[in-house]
Amino acid sequence: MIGRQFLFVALFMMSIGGLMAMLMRLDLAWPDTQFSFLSILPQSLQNDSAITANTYNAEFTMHATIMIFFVIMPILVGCFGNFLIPLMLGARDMAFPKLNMLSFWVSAGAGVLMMASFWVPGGPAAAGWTSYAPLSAVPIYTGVDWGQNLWCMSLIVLGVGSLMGAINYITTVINMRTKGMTFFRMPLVIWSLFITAILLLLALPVLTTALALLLFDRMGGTHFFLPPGGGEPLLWQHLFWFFGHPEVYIMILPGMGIASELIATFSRKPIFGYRAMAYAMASIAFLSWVVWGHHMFQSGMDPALGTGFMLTTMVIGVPSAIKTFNWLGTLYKGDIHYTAAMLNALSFVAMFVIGGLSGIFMACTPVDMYIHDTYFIVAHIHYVLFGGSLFAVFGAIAYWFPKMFGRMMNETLGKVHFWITFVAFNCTFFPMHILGMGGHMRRIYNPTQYDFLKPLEPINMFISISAFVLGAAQLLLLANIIWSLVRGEKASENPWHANTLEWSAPSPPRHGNWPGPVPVVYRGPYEYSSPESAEDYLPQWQPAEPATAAAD
Ligand SMILES: [Cu+2]
Repeated sequence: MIGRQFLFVALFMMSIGGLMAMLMRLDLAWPDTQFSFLSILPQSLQNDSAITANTYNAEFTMHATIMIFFVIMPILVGCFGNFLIPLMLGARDMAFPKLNMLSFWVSAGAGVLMMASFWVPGGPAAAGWTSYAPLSAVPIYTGVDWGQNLWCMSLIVLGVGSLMGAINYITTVINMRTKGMTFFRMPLVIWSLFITAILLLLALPVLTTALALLLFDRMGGTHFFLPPGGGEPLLWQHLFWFFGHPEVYIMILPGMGIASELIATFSRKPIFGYRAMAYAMASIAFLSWVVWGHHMFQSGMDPALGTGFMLTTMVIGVPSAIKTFNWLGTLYKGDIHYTAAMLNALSFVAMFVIGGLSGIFMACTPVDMYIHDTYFIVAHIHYVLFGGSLFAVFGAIAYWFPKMFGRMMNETLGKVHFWITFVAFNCTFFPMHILGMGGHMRRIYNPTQYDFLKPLEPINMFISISAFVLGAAQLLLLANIIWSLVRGEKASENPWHANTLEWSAPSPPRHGNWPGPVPVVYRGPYEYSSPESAEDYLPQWQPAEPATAAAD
């Protein structure tokens, strides 16, 4: 199963990306200390066992690149997209199974290229995950030569892999739905993956093109982004963020879909405002194309244009609020089951709200001028991508693990993992808002160089210790996955008493998904606590007749 392959590769990459984060926090809490154990790292990541400015630049660049492109996207889209789309739509496989396999191997190749950059002379890319030109375009500016080239090549290759995936998802959703599965009977997670695939299809080619131009500047002597040759550095920012903002929604929309499934199942209630939820995701996706300038308020743009971008950005708050209130409406008076999966889904909603609210601060041009390029931004992005996307991933793993591997995960260990992660996450990222308000720049390897930042050093130390706890807690997740794979209790077909089609297939599903004929769909996906059913759920594949006959 391609979904499982994506999951394991992404979990491996998560440990590498996490290691980068731990190294950064080590440096920020104790900037002047030398740690002899760092000598086990590749040469590119150490310099006489102390973290230097160059090494630090490489660390935050690779941390963000790996987490975004090789962890969150492969898990949410690669793993759960591949696993859930055919199962939840009643298809035996994706529309193009071979293209699907190719997409995985091409993406894995991109990962190999990215990892290889740790061992080339000059070390890996160090111009930030946004790789702003001209910093990224001229090797001597960062001291990185092949590292940055490989970074560009890897992401170009990954772009091709994702494109193949996106085409496959879109085609499967349009063409492969089983009898009775109309668009408005699709589970919301499928809606979210469908919309995400459309965003991927349209956004990634922009990045791929920009990367090719950057590579030409670096290796071919062109000057697309270089002012001395008549180039324009701002062109990079426009291209990058025209891709970059939809990219943010590529990483959060599937999380919203996952949260919707989990919250409905574990509240035993229909999703409040199902159609509004689907339309809200579509409008978030549409609006994501007209807000990219909010990353560039400081680039000297016309204030009128800035105000335009400020307004379009604020409008995104409307569909996001619709979704939030609908989740709350679903929970209201529900029979809530606090499973490990549900705890993670609830935390997704709460953390997404905090990240969303700090986003509104940044959307305001005057406020953004103050907090631009500070730790406030770092706090915001981690509330959205860790508090949002990753908690959704943890919830999704807990919820679909039984279907994927045929065994239940350990609930106690899952809850312990959740609570430690939840507390350590907030201790790590909430104080970053305070650092940012205090003027602490992001991407600085030794804050003690500035007198005005010295009083903030205790906060940095607190954050680092919390971050180590947060990192260590992820070992519990890994342990739970490995333990459950071997020793977990055997899962029945429908352990959560859920309504969607994947729960009518064997756990784990064999090739072709259903041993008999594909199920036919009779109703929407969220008919929990239905008066038509003696039990508190009414699966999509159950015909109405027998139940009503029994009631008569
Ligand atoms: Cu944005």
